[in-house]
Amino acid sequence: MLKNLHCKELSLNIETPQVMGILNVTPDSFSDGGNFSQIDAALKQVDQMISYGAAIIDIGGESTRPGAKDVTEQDELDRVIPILKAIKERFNVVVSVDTSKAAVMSEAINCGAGMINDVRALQNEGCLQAVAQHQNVAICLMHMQGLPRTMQHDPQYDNLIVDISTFFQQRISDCKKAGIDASRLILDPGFGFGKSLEQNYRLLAHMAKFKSLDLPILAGLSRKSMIGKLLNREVDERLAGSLATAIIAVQQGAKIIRVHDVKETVDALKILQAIEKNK
Ligand code: 7PJ
Repeated sequence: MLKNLHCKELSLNIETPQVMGILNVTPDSFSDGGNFSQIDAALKQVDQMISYGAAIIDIGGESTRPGAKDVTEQDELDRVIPILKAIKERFNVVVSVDTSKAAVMSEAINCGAGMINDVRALQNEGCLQAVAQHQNVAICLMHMQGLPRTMQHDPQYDNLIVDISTFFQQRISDCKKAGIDASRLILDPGFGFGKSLEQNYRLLAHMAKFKSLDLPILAGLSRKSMIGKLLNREVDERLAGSLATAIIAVQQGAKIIRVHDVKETVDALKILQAIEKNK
């Protein structure tokens, strides 16, 4: 498998697992997301995440939590683009934009995004074409069953791992047909996206099976309800659970871990790496 991912002008070495830090750009009712205090707060958070060892910063302007409302294209652009530009002006870091809209993808790439992270795996209108035009931008294709509003209503699979693998193979093939080289792709099984509690843990236990697809795997488990439900913990009490899942995901072959708590995750992964080195 390839060891370097091209993310625009930057190259990401995924021989050792890398941490993607989640940047909160949650809008408040008094602003459009592009005002100074919000950008200033975001830049401070980015500065911290980089100093703790994040290799990628993931910005998302659409909430994909179960039951979340749709966001308009303009709202998403207004939330994401000013922050993206401000980060790229100041920091030498890969910025990933979490979006499913072709127009947001194009604008984000033009403004310096090195990665597009799409929970809908480029299935929306115009997305394949939008990213096909920029050969050196990485793309994360995530698996989701259903759509955010309803995806947690009794998800069903014939065979969880096989069904997700089949989805990945179809998307990889569609990307190739659209002129997107496989070397740009990252796969994410989509924890919490149309999976029951038991299915999420089965997925974590068997994630190593996706290694046969020969593409880097990204896992996003941080603070998710699969942790909260199992441990009976509110969202701000899920750090220990999140670290445990991050370690297991990397042991199962994940190369990028998407997290809120960068400092703690980097520490936990260093322990795992020391073990790997001394085996
Ligand atoms: C994921 C994501 C994930 C990728 C979200 C949350 C929900 N992108 N965006 N993988 N989750 N690639 O962070 O709880 O698991 S939003």
